[in-house]
Amino acid sequence: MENYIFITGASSGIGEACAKKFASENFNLVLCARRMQKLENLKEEILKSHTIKIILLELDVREKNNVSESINNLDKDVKQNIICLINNAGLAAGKDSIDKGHIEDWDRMIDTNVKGLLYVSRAIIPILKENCIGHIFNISSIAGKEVYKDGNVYCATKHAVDSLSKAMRIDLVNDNIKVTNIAPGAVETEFSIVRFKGDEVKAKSVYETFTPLYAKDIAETIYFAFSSPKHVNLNDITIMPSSQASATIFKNTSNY
Ligand code: NDP
Ligand code: 8X3
Repeated sequence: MENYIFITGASSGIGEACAKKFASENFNLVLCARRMQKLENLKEEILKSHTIKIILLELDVREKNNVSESINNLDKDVKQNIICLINNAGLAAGKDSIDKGHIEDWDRMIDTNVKGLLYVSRAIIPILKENCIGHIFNISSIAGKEVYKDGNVYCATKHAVDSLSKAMRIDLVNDNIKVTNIAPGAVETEFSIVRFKGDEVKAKSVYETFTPLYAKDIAETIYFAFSSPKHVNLNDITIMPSSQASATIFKNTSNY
């Protein structure tokens, strides 16, 4: 198979799990992130058991010129075979009330989760249109459906992703391009380590009182939606751990 799946934030968590899942289904991959060593290790691991092509892009999705140049500079053979974009790169930085929030955290979240997703989409969508086929997955969050205490700006960025998924679906309905919004609850990845700025004890405590989702659960869900028949699109998937009822309500506890 010559088809390529383009995944942002593939160096960890959900993006990495998607890379492994699509590799196991024999798709070629374009994997992007800032940490190249992690991408190199992932590539080496995947190629031990799958005969596919993997292209690595060192990409900070916030750098708009670099995003468009790196994507435009991909080989023609690659570009004309990209059929799926997984807009996954993203993060939460800090968890503070709005009056005590750090403006640099806000900039980082807005620049990555919203503007970065837009820069990548702006460069990839014309390629999908040219290829007359495509499926875009935007990784939003339960934080894009609800707002919780001290989640303010992160929740706002994920609400923006939710809106952009709806907007893309309208704009691309005539182009044979499906758009699926993915809204997970708590998934144990590097997410909380990043949110709490390297405090691994605090990050681990987030998942101590319940069984969270794992990145593989999200990858399996994305692949399920991707493999729907041509006439079917899963517009919006909210996926939660069985023991999580809302952004803040968990089995046997009311908060985290
Ligand atoms: P991880 O921290 O494990 O992975 C985040 C990925 O995003 C990494 O590969 C990181 O790569 C990449 N990334 C972050 N900033 C940038 C940037 N500026 N440019 C390029 N890549 C970047 O977390 P998850 O796998 O959990 O997160 C993936 C997505 O899922 C995020 O959008 C997150 O908001 C969302 N999500 C997560 C949930 C959870 O509970 N874990 C729940 C709901 C949604 P690198 O640092 O190498 O650049
Ligand atoms: C990550 C899940 O609930 O921490 O998007 O916002 S949550």
